[in-house]
Amino acid sequence: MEQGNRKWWQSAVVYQIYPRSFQDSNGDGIGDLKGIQMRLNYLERLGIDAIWLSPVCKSPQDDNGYDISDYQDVDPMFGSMRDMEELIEEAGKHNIRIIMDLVLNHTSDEHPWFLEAKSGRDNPYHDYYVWRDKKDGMPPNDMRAAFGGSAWEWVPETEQYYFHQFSVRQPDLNWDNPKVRQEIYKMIAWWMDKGVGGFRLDVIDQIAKVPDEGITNNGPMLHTYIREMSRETFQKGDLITVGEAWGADTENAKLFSNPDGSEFSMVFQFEHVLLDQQKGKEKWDLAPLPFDGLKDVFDRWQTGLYGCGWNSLFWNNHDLPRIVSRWGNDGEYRVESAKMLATLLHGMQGTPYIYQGEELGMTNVTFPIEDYRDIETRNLYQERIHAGYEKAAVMESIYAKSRDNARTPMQWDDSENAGFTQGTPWIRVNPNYRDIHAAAQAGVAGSVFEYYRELIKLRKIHSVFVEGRFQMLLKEDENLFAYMRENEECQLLVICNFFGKQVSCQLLEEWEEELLLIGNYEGSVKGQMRPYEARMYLRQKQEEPCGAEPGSDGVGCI
Ligand code: TEU
Ligand code: CA
Repeated sequence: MEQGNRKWWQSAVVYQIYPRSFQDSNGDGIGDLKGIQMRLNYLERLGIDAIWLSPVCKSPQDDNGYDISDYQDVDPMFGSMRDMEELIEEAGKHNIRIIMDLVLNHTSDEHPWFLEAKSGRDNPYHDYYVWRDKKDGMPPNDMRAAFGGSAWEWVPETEQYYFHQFSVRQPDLNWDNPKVRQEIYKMIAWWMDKGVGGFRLDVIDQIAKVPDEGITNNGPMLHTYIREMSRETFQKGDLITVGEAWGADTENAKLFSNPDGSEFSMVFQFEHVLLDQQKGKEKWDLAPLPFDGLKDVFDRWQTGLYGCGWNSLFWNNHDLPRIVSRWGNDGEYRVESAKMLATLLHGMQGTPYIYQGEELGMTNVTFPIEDYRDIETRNLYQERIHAGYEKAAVMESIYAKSRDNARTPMQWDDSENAGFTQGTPWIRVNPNYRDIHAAAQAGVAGSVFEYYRELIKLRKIHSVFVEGRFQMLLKEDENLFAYMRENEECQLLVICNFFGKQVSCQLLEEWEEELLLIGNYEGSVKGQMRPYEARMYLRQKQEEPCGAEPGSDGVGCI
């Protein structure tokens, strides 16, 4: 990749904020826009370039804002439209852009379009949603919704079922209706005029569903609709766009993130995230992480998109458990393993996303069931208890995978409620906040926060982070995750001990004399990698160029 063609978002680092859990400014126990503004200095210090803001639009909050009833207004819980404009402006002064979350697959059942649509079959908005007649007195088929139950809901007024892939209060929009698409494009243009820096597109690979054939993601019209949307909106600005695509593989990701800009900048893919569950089952059906599988996923995505697409890099978001509790060690080696996981990810090619609190090494929680707030978790609990599962087994799944692990309040300091609110938080604070919090880390040498800050800085200094070709090393090693990045000027070695026991490593012999860019231990033990140890070495190349042209080793570029 040549410097000249580089897009701003290729060297950017994005920070995700889940607004209701970030910072409360008015004591009602719910985070808000003013609260985010109060913390811009903290974010600037970390060094991030953009904030992806989970939805703040008007919503009955059945799914914490992923059920929108007005795309062009802010929910009073989070503040006003004026607060939003102010946040965009103030963030801009800190060189931080705001990425809005577009939920376009469905609306809230309180959206005016849906209220109209369900009032009668002749209503002009009826066809904004997906309706089917009953079949022998039953729903048209047995498709299930992501949050439990049938995907079909009966409406007496129309004597029809509407289709919903998520909660019953999130009716699916009908993208086959050109009027729906035009309304959406108008709305996107309106946000672009407000000066946002980009968009994250919720479950975007599910918009072109074909319920009659049981198709949810990757429907036949998907790329046609995305290209149309991109042409009519995103391409008129210099935006970062990232589509959430649970159904992405390296092949369709080359379309989604085509460097010609016809679709998105990149997608979130979830292959790594799906590794620790039983094949063909649900995320609640736990399985140990296959380490070789993790290597395989990253290897395929790093080499597969090189020169012909762009990766997003993430461990965490508001739907996923905390990575340090998941694949690190949140006890004895919490700090070391949090840094190791950060090193592993931030050395790769792509745009890194940091989820709030990840930069502090925040951990999962184990609450009694009454303290969970997430609709998915609550429904799952009911469903499984009803189906005869042991309570202890259900709770074990919830501890490991509940989305609320990510949604406990941000831990700012060791005062009551972690400095998140003066009131009663909408969800319990993680009890470990007296030890793990920002005040003890920002500006404190050796902290997880300062380590993330350093990683972000390195990405800005050395072009090899953005440009370098990826090569997996020690593929068969059962403890070490190692790879090299290489461009014309230099080689970057990333080596991580993924587990809690010390191991020897021959590869170090040829690198130990090189420049150590960053590491998570003081000093080093010759030829050894200590528990969860991570290191990055840089080697300046004498001769240039390196000879190989992008794609010349048969890495499939189209
Ligand atoms: O998530 C999409 C999605 O498929 C998730 O529901 C996922 O399956 C689940 O969280 C993992 O168990 C997006 C949003 O990120 C999520 O917060 C929303 O609830 C969902 O869409 C509906 O809008
Ligand atoms: Ca508030």
